[in-house]
Amino acid sequence: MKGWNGKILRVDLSKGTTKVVPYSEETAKKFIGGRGLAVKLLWDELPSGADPLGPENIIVFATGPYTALQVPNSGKMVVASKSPLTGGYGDGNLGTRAATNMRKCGVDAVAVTGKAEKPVYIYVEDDETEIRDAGHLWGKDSYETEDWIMEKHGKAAGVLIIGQSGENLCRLATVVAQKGRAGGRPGMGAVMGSKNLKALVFKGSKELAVADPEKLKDLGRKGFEKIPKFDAFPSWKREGTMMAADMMQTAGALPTRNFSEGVFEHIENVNGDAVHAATVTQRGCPNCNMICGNTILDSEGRESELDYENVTMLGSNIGLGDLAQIGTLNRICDELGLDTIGAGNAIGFAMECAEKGLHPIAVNWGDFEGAKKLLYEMAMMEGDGALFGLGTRAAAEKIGGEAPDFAIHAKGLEVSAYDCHVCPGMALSFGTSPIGAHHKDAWVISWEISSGIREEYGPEKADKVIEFQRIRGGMFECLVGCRFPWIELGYPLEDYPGYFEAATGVEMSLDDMWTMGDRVYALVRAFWVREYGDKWGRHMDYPPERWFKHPLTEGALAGKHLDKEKYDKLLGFYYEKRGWDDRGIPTKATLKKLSLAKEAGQLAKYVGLK
Ligand code: PTT
Ligand code: SF4
Repeated sequence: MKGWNGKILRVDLSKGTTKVVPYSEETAKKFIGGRGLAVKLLWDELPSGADPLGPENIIVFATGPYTALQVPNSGKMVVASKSPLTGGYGDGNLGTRAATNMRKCGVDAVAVTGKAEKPVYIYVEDDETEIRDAGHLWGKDSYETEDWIMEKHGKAAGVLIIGQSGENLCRLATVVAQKGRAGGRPGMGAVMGSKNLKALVFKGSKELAVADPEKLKDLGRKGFEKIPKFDAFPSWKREGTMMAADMMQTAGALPTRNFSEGVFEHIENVNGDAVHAATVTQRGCPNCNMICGNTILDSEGRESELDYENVTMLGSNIGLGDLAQIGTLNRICDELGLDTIGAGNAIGFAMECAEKGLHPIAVNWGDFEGAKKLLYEMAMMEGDGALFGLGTRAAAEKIGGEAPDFAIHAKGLEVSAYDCHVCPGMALSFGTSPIGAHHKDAWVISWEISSGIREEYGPEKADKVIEFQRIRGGMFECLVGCRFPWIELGYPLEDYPGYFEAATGVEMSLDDMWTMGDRVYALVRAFWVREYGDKWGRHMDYPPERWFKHPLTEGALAGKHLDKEKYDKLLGFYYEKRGWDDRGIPTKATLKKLSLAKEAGQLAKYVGLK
C-alpha cells in the first residue's frame, strides 16, 4: 500500500506485549483511516457489553493517509473507544506531534487493550516499542508530565497524556498534548486511566511512502500558498474560533447560565475583541500555517489557550464574565485533563441544582472560587466532584426530581456551546451526532441563523445536517485533516481527493467520500445499537429536554422554545434520507448498499433489522 502504512501497533497492557500487525487494503479503502479505521476495529474486536473502564475495552489512536504529509493542516489524530460517559461509540480529534510522529514510526494507528499492573507509559521510537514505568508521573498534571517527557525524550517527541482526572476515572476526562490541545471528550482520558496508561510518546524518523511524491509536493506547496490569500484569513488570525462569540450573542444562541438563556450581559468581556486584546501568543497543531490557539495570561499570570467553546462554557454558561478568571478555569482543565465543555456543563448544572435546592452544593452563578473547587473535586472524584464528575446525565439521574430536565446532553455527552431553543437544525445535529452532543460533525448553526428559515423544521434542515456530517464527520475525520481551512476560510473541498490520490494512488471523487462517510456513520450507529440493545430508541436522537420545556426569557427571542412534535417529524426526514428505519437503525438494504452486508448479519443478532 502507498499512502497508508498499512500497519497497526497492538499493545496488550495486561500481558505486557506489543506487536505490529498489518490490516487489509480492503479495510483501508473502505474506511480510509481515523474514525473509520477506529470504528471498524471496535466493531470487529470489542465484545458487546464490555465495561468501558474494564481491561477488555480498546482505545484506538488513529491517523489517516493524509496525516503528516507536507500538505495543509495534516497534523491531527483521532482517539476513539467505547465511552464511559455515554456507553456508546466515542471519539475526539486533536492536533499533536504524536500524530505526525506515529506515522513516521511506520504505523497508522495504535490500539491498546488490557490493564497494566502499575502506571506505565508507552514509548515508541520507529520500530521499537517499550512499556515503561510511569509510577513517578502518576498524580502529576499534564503540564508537569509533558515537561518530564520533553526533558527525557527531547522536544521533537509527540505525546498524548492524561491528567489526574483520567487517573481517577472522571468521565469528563480527555487526552491532552502540547499544553493546550485536547481531544476525546467522551471520557477517552478515563479509558487511558483505567488501563493505568499515563502517556504515549512517539519519535518517528521514517519516510512516508506515497504514490506520487512529485505531485504531492506540488499540490501541498500550492495548498499552503493558498491559505493566507483567502479574504477571511486576517480576521481568522485575529480571533480564530472566538469569532463565534459575537455571532452567537447576536443570534440569541450564546449558552448562558446552564443553557437557560441565549444572551449574556457581559459579552464584551468575553468576545473575540476581548480575547484578541489579551492575546500574548498563538499556538497550533503541526503542519499548519493558519494557527489559531490564542493564548492569554490567566488571573494567576499563567498562559492559557482559549477557544470559543472554552470561553463560553466556562464563562457565560456558568455566569462568569471575567476573561482572566475564565482563563484560569481553562488552564486548570488542561492541567487536570478535563474536557472544558463537559466541565462547564457540569458546573452550570451544579449551580442550577444549588439554586433550585436539589443538591446541597455551595456554588452560585459566576462563583469563580466555587467553580475552581468543583473542577479539582471532579478530577479527584472527591466530595461533590464524585457526583458531577460522572457527567450531567448520570448526576441528574442520581439527583432525580426535575434535574434531568436541565441536564444538557444528548446520548450522555454534554452539549457544546450553542443554545438551540430556536435552532431546530442545530438541535438535530446535536441529536444525531455519532458521539453524542458535539458540534464537530454538523456545525449548521451559522447557516441556519442566516438562512431565513431559522424557525422551520423542513426537510432541507435534515439535508444540511447530512451534507455537513458527510464532509466533517466523514471525510475530515477519516482522512484526519483539520476542517478549519474549508469551513473558516473557504478552502476548496475538491483539493482533498487530489491529495488523497497523490498519496495513495486511489482515485476517489467527493461523492465516493460521502459514500464512505455514510458507511462509517452506519457502522457507528450499529455500534450504539449493539451496546444499547432494547434500550435503544428514537429518543436517543433527541436534544436536551430543556430546549422543549423551558422557553427563553431574555432578549429578542424571549418566549421561544423547540417544538417536540415538529422535531420528531424532522428526525423522521433525517432517518428517511439516511436509509434508516423509524427507530434510527440502518435498514438491511442500506447496510448492503454501503458494503456492510457482513456487519448487517452481525447486528441482526442483537436487534431485528427492517
Ligand atoms: C473538541 C472540543 C473543542 S472543539 C474545544 S474548543 W473547538 C474544547 N477544547 C478543549 C481544550 O482546549 N482543553 C480542554 N481541556 N478541553 C477542551 N475541550 C473542548 O474540546 C481543536 C480545534 C478546534 S477548537 C476545533 S472546534 C476543530 N475541531 C476539529 C475536529 O473535531 N475535527 C477535525 N478534523 N478538525 C478539527 N479542527 C479544529 O480543531 P474533541 P485541538 Mg480537540 C485547550 O477534541 O474531543 O473533538 O473536542 O483538538 O488540537 O485542541 O484543536 O472551538
Ligand atoms: Fe490546529 Fe487551528 Fe491549524 Fe486547525 S487551524 S490545524 S486547529 S492550529
